[in-house]
Amino acid sequence: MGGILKAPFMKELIRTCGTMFRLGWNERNGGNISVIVDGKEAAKYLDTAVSLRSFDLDIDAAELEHRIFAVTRTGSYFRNVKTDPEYNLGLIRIDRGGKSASLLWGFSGGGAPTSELSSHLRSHIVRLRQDKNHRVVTHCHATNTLAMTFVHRLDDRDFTRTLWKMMTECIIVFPEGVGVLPWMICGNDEIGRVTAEKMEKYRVCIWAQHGIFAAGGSLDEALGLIEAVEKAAHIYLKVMNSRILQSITDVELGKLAEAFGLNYRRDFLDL
Ligand code: 2HA
Ligand code: ZN
Repeated sequence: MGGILKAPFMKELIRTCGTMFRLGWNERNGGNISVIVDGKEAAKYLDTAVSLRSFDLDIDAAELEHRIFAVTRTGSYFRNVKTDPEYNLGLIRIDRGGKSASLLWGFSGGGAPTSELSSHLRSHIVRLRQDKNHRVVTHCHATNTLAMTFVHRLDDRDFTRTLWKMMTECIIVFPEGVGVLPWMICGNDEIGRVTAEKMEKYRVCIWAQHGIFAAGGSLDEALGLIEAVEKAAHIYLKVMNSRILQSITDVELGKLAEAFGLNYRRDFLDL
């Protein structure tokens, strides 16, 4: 065993936290990440039979029993993950039929997993049902996406159409569209429940005046989704008060989707 910080999955998580901080998406203690870690891979770096302590879960996570997650700590600053990963990150395993999580490593000095753990675990459950390669849920406060929720109708179809029309790549990156939720209190199971409902259909769920939840098979994929949404939102904010001379039409988006063989939300276009 060679120390968990030598594990490629930990190095990638630490690097990603730094990237997200530098992009301005994770100010202060904003945002959180959870990554499903392969049990055999984790066992190469630490004794996974040893539980340091455990946390009760406020949801039924039976479908995730025995799964190991690398997660950010509640209150942790993404900016500080690299300098003190053992304080800011933890490795947990879902135990007791999904009623609790055992801490295998991290959260030094007595911390707990992210305040959005319910939203993460519920989202993992529904995404794994949709996609056996699903691994990552990440939440951040991407600036332009958040700003767009002040000035755009909060409707999945409307919001998706606008994003798709801002940049050619968007329909290719998220052909299923994005889900949008109205402003809600965060950090509880209610927001976890409605986020997971959106995650049945989408890999991106936008929380109005708060941020984004994104899921993927890897950190790169989840981050790439946020990058594309955030870029499109940025363009929208730049052009929304200008006299638009041309943009991508619904028919053109339909042709693009056919050209790339996309399984996309046809009902989101007026064809
Ligand atoms: O503190 O971003 O949603 C982490 C958050 C809560
Ligand atoms: Zn947040």
